[in-house]
Amino acid sequence: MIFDVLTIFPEFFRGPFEHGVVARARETGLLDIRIHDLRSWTSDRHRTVDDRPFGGGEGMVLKPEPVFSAVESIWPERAADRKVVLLSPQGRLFDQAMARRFASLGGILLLCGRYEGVDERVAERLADEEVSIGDYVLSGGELAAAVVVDAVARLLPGVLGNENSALNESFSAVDNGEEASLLDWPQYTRPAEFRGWKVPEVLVSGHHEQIRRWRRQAAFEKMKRLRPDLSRTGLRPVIENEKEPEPVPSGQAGRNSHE
Ligand code: 6GU
Repeated sequence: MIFDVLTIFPEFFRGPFEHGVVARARETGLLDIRIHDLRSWTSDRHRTVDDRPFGGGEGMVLKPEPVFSAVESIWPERAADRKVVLLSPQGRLFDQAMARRFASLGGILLLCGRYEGVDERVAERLADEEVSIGDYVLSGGELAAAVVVDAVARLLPGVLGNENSALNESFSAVDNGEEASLLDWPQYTRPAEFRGWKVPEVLVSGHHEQIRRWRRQAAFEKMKRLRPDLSRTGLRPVIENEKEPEPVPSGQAGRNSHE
């Protein structure tokens, strides 16, 4: 899959895409990330990308010309399996289902907006979708683009290793998908006692059926406490149902769909 990112801060992406899962996937050719500097598509001496808003008001607005020129030169044709995505706080909320949908595409072109705004003709006439990563305001779309790339990349076949891609498919099939990972149970590792705080007894007991029950219950309780919104959707924690991990703590507890 190809990720194109259009930004006025190309340097920003040196960090996020050069570490961990995304970096390895790039090295092995499972995905390609191309960072494009919006200023390359300006023609004036000052390489101007923004201007004052019509109607008055604070801040500056990204001009349409460089953005249209950039997209039309990066993608001279618009294939059906490619989407132009404008990142802005007004967009549709990014979630795991959207990440899965993007992961099924051949490519996405992420347009990083600035918080003051992007000329609305970009949203209306150029972007296929307008996406936000949450209900808060960032100073630009760059962090959001990095979030989207990471969330989508780890769903691509082979990126997390073969076993996970298969697991992801089967979860998708039962429509509890990756959302199940949001509802993971509380995890502990050694030491069994730290500063006087003990790991729940059942986890060190070796009773696999009791461990399963404890995990389901603990996942539910934590969801109700921290995510009452998810609780109301009927989303259910997925507790591993086949093979139990080695007696905890071994550092190798078998979780679903994790690196
Ligand atoms: Cl995509 N952009 C900005 N500027 N702020 C955001 C966002 C995006 N998503 C949440 N807040």
